[in-house]
Amino acid sequence: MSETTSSVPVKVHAADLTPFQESTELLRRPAELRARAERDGYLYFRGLLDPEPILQLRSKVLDILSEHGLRPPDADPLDGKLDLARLCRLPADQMRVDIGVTAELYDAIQKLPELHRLPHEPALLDLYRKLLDTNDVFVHPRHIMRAMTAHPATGATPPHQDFPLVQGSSGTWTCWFPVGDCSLARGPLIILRASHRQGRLPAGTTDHDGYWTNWGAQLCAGETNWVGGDFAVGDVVTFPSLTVHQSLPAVVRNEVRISMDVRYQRGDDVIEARSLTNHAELAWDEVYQGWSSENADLMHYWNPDQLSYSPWDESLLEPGTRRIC
Ligand SMILES: O=C(O)CCC(=O)C(=O)O
Repeated sequence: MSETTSSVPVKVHAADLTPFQESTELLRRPAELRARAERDGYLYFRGLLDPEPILQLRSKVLDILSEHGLRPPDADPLDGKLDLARLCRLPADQMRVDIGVTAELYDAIQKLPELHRLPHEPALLDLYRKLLDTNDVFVHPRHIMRAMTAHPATGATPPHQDFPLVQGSSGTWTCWFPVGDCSLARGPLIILRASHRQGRLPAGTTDHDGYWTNWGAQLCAGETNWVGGDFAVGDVVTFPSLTVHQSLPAVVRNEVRISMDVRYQRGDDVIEARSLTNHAELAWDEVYQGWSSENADLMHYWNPDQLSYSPWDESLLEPGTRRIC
């Protein structure tokens, strides 16, 4: 008789990772690019993005942390050093645990026009035109910027699929990139290779090792094909919304890990209306306040009447039945 077991929390160590496979050369062969995406459930590109605008954004985010007294006074403008004692004194109930800083700080970060410009970089639009095989690529305006810290209320992002969180089309892709170099010791994103092929997994991560949510994907003990590596500024990893991913716990505790995750889909696919709202729950006019006319092209760039919608399903965020492995 074959033995079945329930899903188990699986802790991943940097040493267990298989390195990402580079896909840059496939940008010249889009059919092969799509075939690899279908096979692996992720694509990784070294040096896809120009470091310059990313580092400008990094320095703006670090300035905001400095203005809130969370960095040592002598910190270099681009290093991620934090005043850990000060940070850890921030009240837990003010923290955005998914982001790594307080809600007040996140509001200030979300108001940076540079954050809203990066997802429209020509190199990214070119990638998604090829990957989605269309000129009609829609960039969700709900960009997420993480400033992950060692505050005790926060933790590494648990293994999960984006679909229950983003909903809409399962053909929506997430693009994750660090805003500055991000070595494995700084807790970057890692990917469970080919996990998209299983479809939607029951939610419900057991609380362990600082994992802070119950909407994570239930994994079986044998599902260990994690891929990852050190990221340099400009590197990008992208994956569809059924691919399981998580962040590694950061070993370096006195630095902030700054990254963005942004979503792209075909303009004619369904979208869930929340994807058109701001991730800090600010009204768009609050986000745009004080922006110069140079950034007018980024404001309300989508036409909600030209999109097709699917409804939000709250039950997707509730723990599902125990997965039998
Ligand atoms: O950066 C992280 O820790 C989590 C990112 C993530 O879950 C995503 O990109 O969908």
